[in-house]
Amino acid sequence: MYLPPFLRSFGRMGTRALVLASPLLLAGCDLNFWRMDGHQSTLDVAGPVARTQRDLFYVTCGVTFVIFILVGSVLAYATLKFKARNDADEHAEPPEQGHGNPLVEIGLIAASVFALVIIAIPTLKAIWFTYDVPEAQKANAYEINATAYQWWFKFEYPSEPIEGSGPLSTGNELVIPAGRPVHINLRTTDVIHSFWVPKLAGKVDMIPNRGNRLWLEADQPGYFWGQCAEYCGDSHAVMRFRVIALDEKDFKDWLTAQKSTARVVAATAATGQPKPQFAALKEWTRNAPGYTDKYDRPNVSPLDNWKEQQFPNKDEDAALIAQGRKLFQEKTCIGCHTVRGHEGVGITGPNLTHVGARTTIAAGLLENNPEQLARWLRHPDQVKPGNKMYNGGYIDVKTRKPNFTLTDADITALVAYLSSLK
Ligand code: HEC
Ligand SMILES: [Cu+2]
Repeated sequence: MYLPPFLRSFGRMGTRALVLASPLLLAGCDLNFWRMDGHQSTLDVAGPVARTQRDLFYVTCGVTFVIFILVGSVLAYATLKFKARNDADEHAEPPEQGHGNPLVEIGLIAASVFALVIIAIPTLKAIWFTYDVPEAQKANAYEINATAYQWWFKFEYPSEPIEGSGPLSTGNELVIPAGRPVHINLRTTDVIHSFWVPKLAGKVDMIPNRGNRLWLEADQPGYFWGQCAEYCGDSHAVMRFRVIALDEKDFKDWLTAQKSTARVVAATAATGQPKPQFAALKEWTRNAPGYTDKYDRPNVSPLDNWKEQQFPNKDEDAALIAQGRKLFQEKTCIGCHTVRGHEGVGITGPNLTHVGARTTIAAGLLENNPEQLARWLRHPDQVKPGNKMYNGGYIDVKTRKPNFTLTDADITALVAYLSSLK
């Protein structure tokens, strides 16, 4: 079939564009792609800081889109109008060269300045707004200290001091009051990390010896995904956390529960035998399923799932739990983890006083259930390469020899103990 040459070249371009765009088209079959409301979407915002940042993004997109259309149209026009149409055109001398058109040049400079001003005004306003809690709301702001460790986060509540052990402290799940500005002091104990909860606020780095901060607010109670956004070593990609926003009453209740010392399960008719569900421990391989990005329960919102997690488990085995508590001491877990009210006093690992009430373990990576807890205790090195519980805890870093070993029965008891710490 005869096609004029320009149509043919357009056709080639069209095909190429189609090939390049096919992953996008395929993704289009997945509705989630177009909704753009994934767990870490910066477009599906849930608070004023993230909303300001998203709106600014749209302004920039709008301005650049207009520029794209204008420049693209002029380029297309020039290409089509002045292209060589025959042999004679092809070998013709170039037309007489000019030295620019002052009117066009001044016009272009003026247009660029205008475009920059359109972007600059909302940018300055947004920087001003996101820099710190607005003056009028300062008195109402809630204060949190967030400290990054390779590869997990510690969260402290300075307004909730606990006698003899400093401020209330938790790991990897930050619980905040909804509808109230939260002011977060960002610190790190080792390298540079970055604190990012995409639906609530843009990222801010946590830098050694530098007091950075950030504020955010959740419009409504909710469950939000966060992660470290600055490369920080082996397990950076799996250094995650969660933010749980609660209404005022729930938040107060949570604080009260957290401030209490670790739970003790009273001895009842206990068997001391491993429960069937963890009698035989599964061998996990690296990247086997169980990561929290796949665990969403159908018909249960992540927030309701979190609330359910606050309740003690059914049919707990007091004898097994007591055995786990003893092992927690014997296997030196106490040296790195605090379990307030029990034996644990260490501070190099996350506070485990109420670890059973979290929905995730290993810094937001694994679902917190007996199966995944057992997986973590058995193979922390496989779940999070390089992590400091394995290197220095399970094995001696210099000799690479194990410091202790955990049998299946040990793990079963430890899991029962940790799960009871609501
Ligand atoms: C050398 C210090 C050290 C020792 C010993 C140690 N841990 Fe840990 N533990 C850590 C660190 C550090 C993390 C955080 C790892 C990460 O997510 O990168 C951690 C994480 C955990 C978590 C997940 C907590 C959360 O909220 O993500 C549990 C549960 C846990 N340890 C239990 C134990 C048990 C049980 C023992 C004893 C068998 C033990 N740990 C021994 C340092 C230690
Ligand atoms: Cu990090």
